[in-house]
Amino acid sequence: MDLSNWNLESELNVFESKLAAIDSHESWQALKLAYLGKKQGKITELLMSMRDVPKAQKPLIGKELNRLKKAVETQLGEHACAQASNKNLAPKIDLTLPGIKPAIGSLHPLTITRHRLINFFARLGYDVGEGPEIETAYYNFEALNTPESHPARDEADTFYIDEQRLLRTQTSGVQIRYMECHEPPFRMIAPGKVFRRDDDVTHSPMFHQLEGLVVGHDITFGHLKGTLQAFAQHLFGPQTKIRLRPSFFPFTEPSAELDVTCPFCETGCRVCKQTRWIEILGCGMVDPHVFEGVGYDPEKVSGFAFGMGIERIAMLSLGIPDIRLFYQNDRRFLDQFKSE
Ligand code: 2U9
Repeated sequence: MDLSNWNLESELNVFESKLAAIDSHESWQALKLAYLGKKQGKITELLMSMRDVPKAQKPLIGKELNRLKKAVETQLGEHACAQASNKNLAPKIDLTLPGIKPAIGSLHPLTITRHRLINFFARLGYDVGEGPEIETAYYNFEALNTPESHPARDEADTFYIDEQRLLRTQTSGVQIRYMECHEPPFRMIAPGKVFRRDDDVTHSPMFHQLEGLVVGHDITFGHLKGTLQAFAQHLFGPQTKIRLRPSFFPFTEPSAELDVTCPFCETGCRVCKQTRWIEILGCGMVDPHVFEGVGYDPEKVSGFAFGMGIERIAMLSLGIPDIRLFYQNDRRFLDQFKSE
């Protein structure tokens, strides 16, 4: 090729008009090959022709050729980018589609149940007490009229840390501490974790309890019964009836267990074992020995107490069949209690 009359501008014009005519990826590739192809590309051909250019003109023409090469490369690249953004990217963004919702958690069914229980008692004027999960034998047993010989203190039932310290088996130590620094009359509840050496479909080595204590100058069993009647109807509906069966606990005398009419059936079912009644908690009048231990005069004050497992209440009120479901953190289980 003769470069003596060669002109950069006209060469570039030819290239640009060819580039403007491109209508497919194939024609873009063909143009790229025609200009930048290593063997028969136009620019390679022009560079080869440099051999015949007189020495004096070589620097100028060499410079022009390099400018041409750069311009062709840049324009081919820009054209490819513009095509890519028109063809591939633009259709991928559909502004009319709804956004992607992030996964949002929800309250655990035990938390929902604990809140329901606390709200009920708070509305009746109960204070909420808390205390340590690692307890002394004194606060967990002795102060609750449970002597060393009592089977509840057995190592088979209790997680002992050493002779004097243990994981609390009931929240009752909270009430003892509360009485040590409060004067009657008062009403209070103690919700919290407790630990027992137990593990099956309805028992877990760690579970949650809510205990209540009301102390005043003329508190009777009638107050206890009325409170529990209102509580049962709040939990299971206004048609719910209650029944108190005599029982025994070292810290209450008399003691009773509270049954409610089965919330699941009219004639007997698997949950109530065909009896129509379901046990939900234990209760009683506080034993005078417990009052003496905290310095109250049992001739002057009386009180009632009750205790329930929060898991049991949650299983009955939400229809949950296995206690272990509470601790597995399975989203398929937890998502069923979303309140949207
Ligand atoms: C003080 C005095 C008395 C708390 C009580 C019960 C009866 C009871 C069980 C229910 C199911 C424990 O979780 S459970 O296994 N509790 O039956 N609890 S009276 O009585 C007290 C507590 C503190 C100072």
